[in-house]
Amino acid sequence: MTYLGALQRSEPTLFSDATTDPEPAIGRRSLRALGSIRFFDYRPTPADVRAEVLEGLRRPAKRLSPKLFYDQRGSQLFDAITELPEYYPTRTEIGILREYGSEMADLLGRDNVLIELGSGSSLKIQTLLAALQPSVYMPVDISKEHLLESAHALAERFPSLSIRAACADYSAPFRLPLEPDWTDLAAFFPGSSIGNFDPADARLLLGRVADLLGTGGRLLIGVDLPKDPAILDAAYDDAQGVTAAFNLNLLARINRELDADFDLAAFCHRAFFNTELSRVEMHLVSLVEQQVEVAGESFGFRVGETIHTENSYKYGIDTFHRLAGDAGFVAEKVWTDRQGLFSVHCLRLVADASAQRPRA
Ligand code: AVI
Repeated sequence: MTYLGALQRSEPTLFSDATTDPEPAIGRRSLRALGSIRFFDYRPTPADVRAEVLEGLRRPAKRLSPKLFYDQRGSQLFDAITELPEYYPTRTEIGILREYGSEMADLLGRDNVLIELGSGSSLKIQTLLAALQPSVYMPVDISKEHLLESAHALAERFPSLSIRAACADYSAPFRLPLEPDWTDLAAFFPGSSIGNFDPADARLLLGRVADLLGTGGRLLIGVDLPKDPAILDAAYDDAQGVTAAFNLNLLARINRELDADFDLAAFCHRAFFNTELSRVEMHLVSLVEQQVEVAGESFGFRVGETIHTENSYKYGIDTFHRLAGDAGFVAEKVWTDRQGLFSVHCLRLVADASAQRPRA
């Protein structure tokens, strides 16, 4: 099936290779009691992790994909990052959602199927649920445990909410458990996660979201703005070392899942704002000359050599509108905080621009 085909919501076979567990146990409780959660596991597979890691480490400039951060521990560390005094994006975005939530709901529409990409702990959507009142809420996340825990917590807080949770990797072509007669879809993509994609990949992802929504569909998306580099450097290299632990956890995950022998004490975290490319870069720096075994392959590191683990692009409003425009979206409204740290955009997909959209 092509990815376009996979995204079409009229295909009843959509569910065929998803695992729907009617009673996944979380702790001692069962989801069935809540009656409003269905879970679909599209299994972002470990085989992909192995191939991706080896491919990234074989490169002359070593790199690892930021999506590898989000195992269970990494997801917990990311949640801790969002509460750090230096990490302004989460609280700033929530402030914007609180202040303008009803305006956003007026534009996005109520009583629709609301898909959240990268839902994580589903914290932000809680700010909007009362205003949006979706008929179905569909969180999509790569971390199964995190997704289940969050869906459960949300169902307890909003017992009448119908939840369809999908464990999937939205950074690649993905499928969702949509019913053929669901025509009124909206998407929510908060947290400036779009910034973790290089611009070309960001265009592709927005194109996939556009295919999913169809003409007239709306996307509410959070985008971090360029700002004083000192604020950015601190946000990605906090005093308590939580971001460093988050970055290094990637090596712990590879040790565990790919039978590797990274010595975490032989690497350190580095983050800085690259002004020219308008992005924060995160790296793991080798402190010594060393050889590391990963899945039976040996990789050499020089002193100071880095593994590039993440980019976090910061887009000015016009630059982002041009990027979204390439995927067929037009800007309906943008909200920012008073300090101009962060933006939330409501975008609408205009007449089918799929023919012009970039394809992978
Ligand atoms: C998930 N993403 C938007 C975060 C960011 O700000 O780019 C990930 C992160 N990396 C370090 N701190 C937070």
